[in-house]
Amino acid sequence: MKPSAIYQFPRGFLWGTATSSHQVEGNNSNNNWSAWEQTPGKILNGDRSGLACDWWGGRWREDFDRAKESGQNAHRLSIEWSRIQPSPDRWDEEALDHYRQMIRGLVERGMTPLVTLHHFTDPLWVTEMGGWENGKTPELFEVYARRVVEALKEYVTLWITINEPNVLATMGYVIGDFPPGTPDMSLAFQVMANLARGHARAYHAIHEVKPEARVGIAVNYRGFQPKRSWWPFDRLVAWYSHRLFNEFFPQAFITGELKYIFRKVSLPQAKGTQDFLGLNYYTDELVAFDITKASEGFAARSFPPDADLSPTGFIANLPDAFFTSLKWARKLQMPIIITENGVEDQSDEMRPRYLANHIHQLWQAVNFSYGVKGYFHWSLVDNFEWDRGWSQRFGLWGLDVDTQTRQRRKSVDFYEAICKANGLSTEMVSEYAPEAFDSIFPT
Ligand code: IFM
Repeated sequence: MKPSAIYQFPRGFLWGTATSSHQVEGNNSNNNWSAWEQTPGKILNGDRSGLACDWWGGRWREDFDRAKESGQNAHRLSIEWSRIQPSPDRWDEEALDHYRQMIRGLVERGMTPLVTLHHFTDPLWVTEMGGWENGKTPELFEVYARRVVEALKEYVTLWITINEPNVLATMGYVIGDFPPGTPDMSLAFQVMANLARGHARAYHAIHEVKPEARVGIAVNYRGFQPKRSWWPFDRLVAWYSHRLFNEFFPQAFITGELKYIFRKVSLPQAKGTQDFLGLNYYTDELVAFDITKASEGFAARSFPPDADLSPTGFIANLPDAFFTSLKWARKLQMPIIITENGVEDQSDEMRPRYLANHIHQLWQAVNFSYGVKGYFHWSLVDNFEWDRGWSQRFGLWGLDVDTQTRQRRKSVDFYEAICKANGLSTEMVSEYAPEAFDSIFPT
């Protein structure tokens, strides 16, 4: 007979899902991503965000109901800068009010809002000024942030200034699959520095408006393992990939220094500008030195040959690596919130075991007093997945984009059980992810 046990989480633990404005709202037409979508060849299959999940049309209500009814006590969403400030000298009070209603909607449902001010998109007028390449953008961002926080401070204490600045810089300026699609390492560094400046300015502004606010960034952590551990060049690639991708921003906000590999720039205003770390973790990868990949930092990337891979091959289910990321985060000595974690899996065959494996590792970190305060699954409902369009489905609920109907996946029931019990039990794992049982509850 199987034992009966539960990995219990502390009272008050936040259980939610995460979304972002451009990915769920629909009808965003005034930002750099809507322009990018219209440029041939930029989005897989020529997909467009279109109506997305129609949140701007009001379907946030039914989706928040779904989240609430399925036991979630928190939700992370983002504000679309281009709606709030459609042009340099115009503020849209109606749009602000729309967000006020949405966030009030969460609070009325007894859910804690976590609000992101910048999730990859810039207003077109900011793009026309050079986006984050321009040294003036951090100041513009501060003005926008102040305005939003003034309007929403009654409801929101938890803020993320900038989502995944490391991904924004890498995808836009190293790989080139995100706008502006300009692989150029020195521009990447310039953008990273301006994003750090923007965060620091917004951090101070938020605290001026709401002193008790808790403010952080969400960093996308990816473990880099040398493919051939005996080969010094693979180790070197793994080391600098980690330093630049994972550590650059969190360290800058602790030390007040921007540390490129061979260069240090002082940014004293950024020191101490992180009240918590938002950790977005999906997967780990192997890196091998490859002379032909200069534009990608000389790194050939792959997954371990025997890895449990997601249907589109985007994510390897490596829960131990999630624990490693938590160990790394703990060393930063601040509270941690898992602001994203999930897998693209339209058929929902892998998601339950991915969820079980990752919640198990999360419990371990919580149990070791790593200071983890919450978990936000990416995502509530399928949404527009950037350069990969609608080909990747991260939602607990599926979405038919044309009819806007939602389809309840098995993972909703599983996550609901976790949220409602505030824990992960043997019964849940037996029912939803039996193939993961023995590794989670070894006998
Ligand atoms: O959908 C994205 C999100 O916008 C940022 N983090 C990773 C997710 C999945 O790719």
